[in-house]
Amino acid sequence: MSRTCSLLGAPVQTGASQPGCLMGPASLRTAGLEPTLAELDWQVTDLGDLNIPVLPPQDHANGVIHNLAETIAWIEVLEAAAYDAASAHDLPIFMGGDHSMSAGTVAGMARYAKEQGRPLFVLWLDAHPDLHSLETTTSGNLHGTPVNYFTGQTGNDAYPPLAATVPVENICMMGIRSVDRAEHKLISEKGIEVHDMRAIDETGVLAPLKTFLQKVRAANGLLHVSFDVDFLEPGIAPAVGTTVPGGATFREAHLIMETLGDSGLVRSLDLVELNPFLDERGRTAKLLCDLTASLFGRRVLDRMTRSF
Ligand code: HAR
Ligand code: MN
Ligand code: MN
Repeated sequence: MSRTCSLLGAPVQTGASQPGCLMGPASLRTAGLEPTLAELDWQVTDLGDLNIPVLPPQDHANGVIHNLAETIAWIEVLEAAAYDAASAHDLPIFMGGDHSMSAGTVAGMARYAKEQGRPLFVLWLDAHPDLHSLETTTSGNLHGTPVNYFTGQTGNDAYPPLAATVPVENICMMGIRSVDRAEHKLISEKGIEVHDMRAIDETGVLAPLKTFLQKVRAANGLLHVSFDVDFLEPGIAPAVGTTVPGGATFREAHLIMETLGDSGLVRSLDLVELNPFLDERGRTAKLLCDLTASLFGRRVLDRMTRSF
């Protein structure tokens, strides 16, 4: 019997400094995400796009914050939708939308995992750790805050209360190469597992990924993967507002997705920060579809053994 997948659009752009991410779900659909996964023998249901109402502004002591009311509304709607999608399908894909949406998707997945009596793990593929609280952000762009929020740190009182948090020990970050001072402090203090690009240059992507997957398996955990387009080298993925040079290569990214697919541990996926306004003839959207296909089982040749 084929496994089930759902596509849920989250046209969120209020967390980013530049507009355009609201077109992300449409671009992924245009690039053929649904037929690509159906071809791999997944039963795909497109749940359409979520939305939020027009809202009055909400003030915060940290005056630099942009779009707090909208971000709170997105977190609430996405938390519930992620929980429902996880209940209904084997592997929901949350199509963004900027990365502030993961404050909602991961919160919903954490509630789902808790109800299943299993721990949630998060693989964060990104140039940025997104570890600001509402108090420490200096840009006020709330796509820089989701990990701080869903790990239950202090300083996020204006965000909705969490039904379940993700322990920092359950997070693995890869691709990181732009870290602000407050984020650096938190990474050191909490001992968060961060494989920056220098570490990846030194070890490759496979060794740290296998170690993390073994940890997830040993704990009988559910794995959420959050894929930020800026994880990739900008030359192969131009459609993102926050490019940082020195990102993951085409093969590093595919090897991660293939290995994740082989593991069978992935329970949910975010595809975030795709800004189609900045794309070149759809190449970034197509690359994201192909990377997702690698996670969903597309292979050049079959392997007899699991790769970890
Ligand atoms: N750390 C910076 C800030 O808070 C940049 C955050 C950019 N975040 C994303 N998602 N693009 O990773 O403003
Ligand atoms: Mn991010
Ligand atoms: Mn990023």
